Formats: sequence, structure tokens, C-alpha cells
Amino acid sequence: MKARRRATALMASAVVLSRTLPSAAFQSCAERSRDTRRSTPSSSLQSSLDPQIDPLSPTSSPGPAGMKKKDLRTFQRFLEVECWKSPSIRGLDRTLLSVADACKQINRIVQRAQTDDLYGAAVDPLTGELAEVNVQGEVQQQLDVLCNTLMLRAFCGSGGVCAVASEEEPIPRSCGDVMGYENENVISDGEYVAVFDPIDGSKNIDSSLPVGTVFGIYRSPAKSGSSKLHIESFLQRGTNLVASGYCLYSATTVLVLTLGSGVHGFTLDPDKQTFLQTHPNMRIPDVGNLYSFNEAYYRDYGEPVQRFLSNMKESGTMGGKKVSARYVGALVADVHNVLINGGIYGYPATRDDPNGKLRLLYESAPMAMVMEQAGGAGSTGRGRILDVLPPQPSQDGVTGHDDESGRDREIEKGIHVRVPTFLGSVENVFELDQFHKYYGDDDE
Ligand code: FDP
Repeated sequence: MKARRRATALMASAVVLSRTLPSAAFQSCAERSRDTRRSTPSSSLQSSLDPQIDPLSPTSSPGPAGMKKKDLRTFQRFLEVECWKSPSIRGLDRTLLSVADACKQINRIVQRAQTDDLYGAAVDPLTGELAEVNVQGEVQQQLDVLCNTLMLRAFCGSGGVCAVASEEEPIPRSCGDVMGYENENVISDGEYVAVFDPIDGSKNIDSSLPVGTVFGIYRSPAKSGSSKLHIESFLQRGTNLVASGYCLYSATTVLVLTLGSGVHGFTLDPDKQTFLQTHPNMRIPDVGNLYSFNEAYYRDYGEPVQRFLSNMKESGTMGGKKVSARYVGALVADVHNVLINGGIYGYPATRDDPNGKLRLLYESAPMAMVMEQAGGAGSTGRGRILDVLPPQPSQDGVTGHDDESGRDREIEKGIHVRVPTFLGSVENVFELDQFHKYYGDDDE
């Protein structure tokens, strides 16, 4: 009975295959070699160069390489199902769809950076003056401004989010302000706040290397009926993140998302401009052999990290395999590589930056949530990244027109706080933590 069912299933799949695969796939080896002998090398080269034949065109039938679209679930469908399964996150689907659209637009901007006039410092369209130095101490570039605007609008225009904090902005903004409503302090109905880095690793763009976007979404604890922007909504532990993810603009454009129950990856189909679920239920290996650190700073790292790196290189292996180094210089790209292949990413404290370089709120915490949800870990070397509470402002948490610059500076400190960051396979991150335990010094 079982055998008959299997045979019927095989026949059915053969029928499907014969309908979808090019006939060449069903040629015997002998037939294929006969055909190859008939066509001269130059004629086959000619056909592969023929501009009329585009093997990748979505409209042409399967081309010479037999390429054909896979039947994959769209990001929209995935969200519909997830939000239907979990009523607590209903309402986030529109926001996340807008974020996916913003990622597509940022992808286009990144692709066009070399050919279009997108380089150089940003200019204020009203005054014609050069943009000021941003909160990171850098002159804002046109690309930063464009990508920041796209993400601000994606979150604020979708209805689910009431306020946003960006790497590019000194302090959080209400969506009323972002969208240009008359009373900028009146928050919209959205029950979430969003944090993001619109374009991470932007120095890579000049050399056509990968860059990314990182985001996290928290539920706003502000009391309903309140019309003010509450800073506590942003200064929460990463354990309160409802969703987080990133977009990687690289050889392929990938959107990776967690809603708190697993991690899913979606690749942008360049023909249809649709994100398709190519990586369902992503799991990082428990141990890996990649390490991704900027080792040029070795002398500036503390003893635990120096010993961890030296030990790993001296033994030559990690996770039972030959150890291997990879460092792109864009957090999203480096962490994605570790997520796929296993190993450890690190941006440790250095002599000049005792908390490292990465920002807790919109870099380290969202990435740590992704890692944990994929079965990995995120640590500061001394504890879980998601447990770190950003510094809170000293007075009550309400901003309004009477803000003083001192208070803004306090808020800025909390929003842009940095943490030493280690992300990756549990075994590798655990080992790194052990080095901190044994060689760490308490004032470090
Ligand atoms: P960038 O300053 O180019 O935005 O977010 C900080 C970051 O990029 C990370 O993406 C990247 O991993 C890191 O800085 C690179 O810093 P180093 O050059 O110091 O390694």
C-alpha cells in the first residue's frame, strides 16, 4: 500500500517536473553528448551572447541554464499568517511591509550611488547650507539623509508606530513631527516605537561593499490618552523588543526578521521586486569556525579578548574546524555571515572606546535578538546584551516644548549608548565570556 502511494507520488511529481523543466532536463546523457557534438562551440557561445535571449527574464521560458522561479512564500503572506497566529502583534504587519518597501528603496539608492549624484555632504534644501555634524560627530552625507528619511516615513506613515529614534537624529521624534502634523507633540495612535540605523557601514559604499539597515520595535509603555512623547518607551531593555531585524544590501538583498518566535530570511527577487522567504526558521550552528573582529585593533583590546583571539589562532581550530577570519566592516554583513555559517562576531571595548563602537539600541540589541531567536547568543562579554538597560534621564521622562538642552543631552546619552558586542554561536560566545571571567578586571 505504502509502495503504491510512493509510486503514485513519484509519478505525480514527474508530471509536474515535465511540465516545468525544460525538455533538456529529460534528455539522456547520450542524447545530450550527441547534441553537443552537433553545435559548434562558437554557435553555443553566440547564443549565450544573443541579446534577444535573456535566460533570466521573468517573461521568457526557462533559458539555456534551465533557470526558473522557485515557488516561495512572499513576505506579505508570511506577515499575514504570523499576525493571524499571534493576536498580540496584529497591527505590525502594515509597519513591517512599509519597512520592507523602504529597504527596497534603500537598495536602489545603494545600487545607484556610483552612477547618480548621490555622494557628498547633505545640503539643507531651504537654506542651501551644508548639513551640520550629526550626533555621531560626522557631517551628514546625502545618502544618510535619504535613507534616514525613507525609514522615518516607513515607520511613521504606517499607523502602527507613534515615535522613532534613529542613528541620524540626536533625540527621538514623535511621528506627528516626522509627518509634519501641526502639533508635533501629539503622538499618533500607534502602540509601538521604533529604533533604527538606516544605513550601517556606509563607508563601504565607496568601494561597492555590502551595507545594511538595522531596526527594532518596542511596545510603548506610555499610558493611553497621553499626548506626549515618552522617552522611557525607547530606553528599554532589549528583552522587551517585540520585533527586530535587518536588511543586507549585498550580492543579494536580504531581509531578516524575528517577531520573537524564530528568525526568517527573505531574499529580494530582482525581477518582481518582492521579498521571498528563502530562509525559513534560520538556525545558527551551535559552534562555528568563523571569527569576525577588526584585528587591527588587537593591541587596544582588553586582555580577555586578546587571549581569546590568540588562543584561537594558536590552536588553529574553532568548533573542530580550521579557524577562519572574515571582516567586511559592516555590522549587518558580518553578523549575517556568522548567522549563516556559525562562529563569532565581535566589536570589543578598546583603549579609546571603553564601550566599543556599536550602539546598544539600534545595532547591538536588535542583532542580539535575531541571534538568540536563531539559537545563538549576544553578549557584552560580561552578560547578555538584551539585559542591558540604557542610561535613564534623571528627571521625569516627558519631553515637551520646555526641553532644556541639558535634558536633551541626557536623553541623547541613553539613545546612543554603546556596548561591547559579541554575537554568534552559543559555544563560541560562551567561550569568549569565560575568557572575560578568568582574565577580566572589574574596572575594565
Ligand atoms: P560605520 O561606522 O561605517 O557605520 O555601525 C558602525 C560600523 O560601521 C559597523 O557597521 C561596522 O562593523 C563598524 O562600524 C566598522 O568599524 P571599524 O572600521 O572600526 O572596524
